[in-house]
Amino acid sequence: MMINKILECIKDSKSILLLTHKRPDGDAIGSVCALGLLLKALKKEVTYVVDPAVSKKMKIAPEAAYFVDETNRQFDLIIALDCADPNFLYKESLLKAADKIVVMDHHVTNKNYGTLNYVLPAVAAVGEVVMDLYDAAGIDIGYEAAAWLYLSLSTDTGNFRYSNVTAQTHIKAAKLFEIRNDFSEINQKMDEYGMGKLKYLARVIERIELSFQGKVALSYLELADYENHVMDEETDMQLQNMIDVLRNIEGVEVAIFIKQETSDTFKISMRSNGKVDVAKIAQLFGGGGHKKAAGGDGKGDITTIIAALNQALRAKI
Ligand SMILES: [Mn+2]
Repeated sequence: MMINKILECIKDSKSILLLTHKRPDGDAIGSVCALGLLLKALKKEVTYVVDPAVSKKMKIAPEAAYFVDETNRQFDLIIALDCADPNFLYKESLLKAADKIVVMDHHVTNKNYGTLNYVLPAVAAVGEVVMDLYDAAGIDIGYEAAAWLYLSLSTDTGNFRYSNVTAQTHIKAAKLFEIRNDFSEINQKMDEYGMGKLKYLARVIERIELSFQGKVALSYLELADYENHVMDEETDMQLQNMIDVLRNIEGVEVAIFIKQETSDTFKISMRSNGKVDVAKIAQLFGGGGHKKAAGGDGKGDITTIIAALNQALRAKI
């Protein structure tokens, strides 16, 4: 089985580098740290190279103190988690830092850029795969690892509400609850936001345009809307999940949120209730994703981009 091959690969290595995608989310950080703790239990030397853009509130436990943003050395093994495409990796260039690369992921679009690729699209979070690895290694999940794994599972499942949740997800979550039961504190921390985010939210709500008989909700933010008039990491962080307010409008089948990134480039995020395949629309804008969640890039100005989106939608709705 693949999981045993990965375990062998780990056992044959002494120094291991863990990588994940840029602007890491809870699944990325949670699965990286939980795996790091497993590797340390196996007496491995672990290095985490993680995007410093990781949100502060996601650093829920001590392991996050070991994150570095660069390394110059070679490793026996690299394990890349939750990252479908080497282009999305934080420090893609580090893939040269070892001959062996294990890719552990759950994105159907994974490019299989490892020497071993363990990609399970039916699994809700990479944390679930890490839990299987704990099992295979016969190592008990520790108190801290349980918190990281909960962060992973809860993030990618929208707190166990999305359609990717399976019985296995709940069984695994139950195992975590047997180790500790203070996860509501993690949830509360993750739900918090500052006033800056609320101001952006107010602007996004004010600009909602409903079209196609209320089936499409669209809103956007431009550089002039941002506090510093540039898209910086702080602003980008505050705009995460902004699209949810559009998606949840009654009757809406497709939600679109556009954010300006530079003077003539825009990021387009799309969500669908499943009737329209937004990955297909995203492909027209140089992007991709899943049927229900996808994204692409826009060039020019907001009016032109909205017109192009409307044209693409006309064929689908
Ligand atoms: Mn994930």
